[in-house]
Amino acid sequence: MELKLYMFETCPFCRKVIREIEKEGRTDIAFHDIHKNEEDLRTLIEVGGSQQVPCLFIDGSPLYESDDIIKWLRDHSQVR
Ligand SMILES: N[C@@H](CCC(=O)N[C@@H](CS)C(=O)NCC(=O)O)C(=O)O
Repeated sequence: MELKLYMFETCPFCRKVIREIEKEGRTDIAFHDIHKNEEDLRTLIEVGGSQQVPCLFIDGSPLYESDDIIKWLRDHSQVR
C-alpha cells in the first residue's frame, strides 16, 4: 500500500498526525511538504480537490481531516 502525507511543518493539524505516526513508529509513510515542493501542492489540489492539509493519499485516494487520518492509521497498523 502506498501512503503519502501531504503536509507542511507549521500546520498544527499536520503535527498532530505526525505525532501519531511517530508514536506508532511507522516508516511506511512518505511526507510531501506542500510549502517546499510546488509539484506536491499542484498534485494535492488536482487530485484532492482542496489544498487543505493534512491529507493522506492511500494508494492515490485522498483522505482529509486529521481526526479521520489518525483513525485510519489506528485501524490500519503497518504490516512489518
Ligand atoms: N479540520 C481540519 C483542519 C485542517 C486545516 O485547517 N489546515 C490548514 C493548515 S493548518 C489548511 O490547510 N488551510 C488551508 C485550507 O483549508 O485550504 C483537520 O483537522 O485536518
